[in-house]
Amino acid sequence: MVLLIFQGHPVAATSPTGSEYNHALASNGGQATASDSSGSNTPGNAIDGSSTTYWQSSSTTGWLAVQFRSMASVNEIHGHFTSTVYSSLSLYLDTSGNGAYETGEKVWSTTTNPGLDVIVALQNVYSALGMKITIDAKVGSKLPQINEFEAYLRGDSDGDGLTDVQESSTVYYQDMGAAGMPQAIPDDAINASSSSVSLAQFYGIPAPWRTSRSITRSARTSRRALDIGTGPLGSTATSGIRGSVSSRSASRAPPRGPPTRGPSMPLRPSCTRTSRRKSSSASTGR
Ligand SMILES: [Ca+2]
Ligand SMILES: [Ca+2]
Ligand SMILES: [Ca+2]
Repeated sequence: MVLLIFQGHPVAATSPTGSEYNHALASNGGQATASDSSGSNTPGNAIDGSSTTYWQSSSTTGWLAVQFRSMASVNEIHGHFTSTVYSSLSLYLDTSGNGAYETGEKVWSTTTNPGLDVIVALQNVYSALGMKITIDAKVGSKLPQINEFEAYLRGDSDGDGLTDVQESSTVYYQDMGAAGMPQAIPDDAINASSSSVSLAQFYGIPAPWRTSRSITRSARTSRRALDIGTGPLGSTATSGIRGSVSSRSASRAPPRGPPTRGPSMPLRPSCTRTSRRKSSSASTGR
């Protein structure tokens, strides 16, 4: 009896501690390119976060690269191969940010890689715009396959370049002081130092008002009281003045008294008339 046991290899995407931010993920802005690809196994399959999809080269060697959304701080790179272990590998980081991987940007290389999950833990933190892995030696006629290619900064769960420990131990201060106070009020060069108020010119009482009013007995009484300087200056006296003006302005001439005058003409004080009467009576009595 022969018992065959098939053991699956760990192909699932992993992170250093399980919660780090993967700068290479397409959902985080990563863009993948490769030396070439086979059919539908395009470079994008290596950054979609799924272990069931993969990029496959169309030749026995090749390279796979991922450009990040922006310059990122990274110190750990993961390359997950599907079924064939490639011993000779190299890793580049685009530290210059020019989109190319120069010889001097090689940060890691090996000829003794033992497994499918290639975990490159760098000693230093690199600021890079992208990463590239090259399969430097073929394995028979196999075509390299990588299901996920990942970039992390260990301990940085939000991908801002600061580890969680650094963030929890860092205190930020915001200077809220307003400098340069007090500020001068802007001058518009227009000065307003005075103002004026005026009344409309008085041209007399309107004619319809004059013709529609007639003098009343009470008005006459009030008029007389005001003329001699003994009447009250209340509403009755005021109406008496108006009545008197109306009677003087009417077309019907009064039986006696001075000639008709306009409303703007001052009333002749009746005290003069009173004194005239007195002088007349005096002459009569004389
Ligand atoms: Ca995948
Ligand atoms: Ca570069
Ligand atoms: Ca962080």
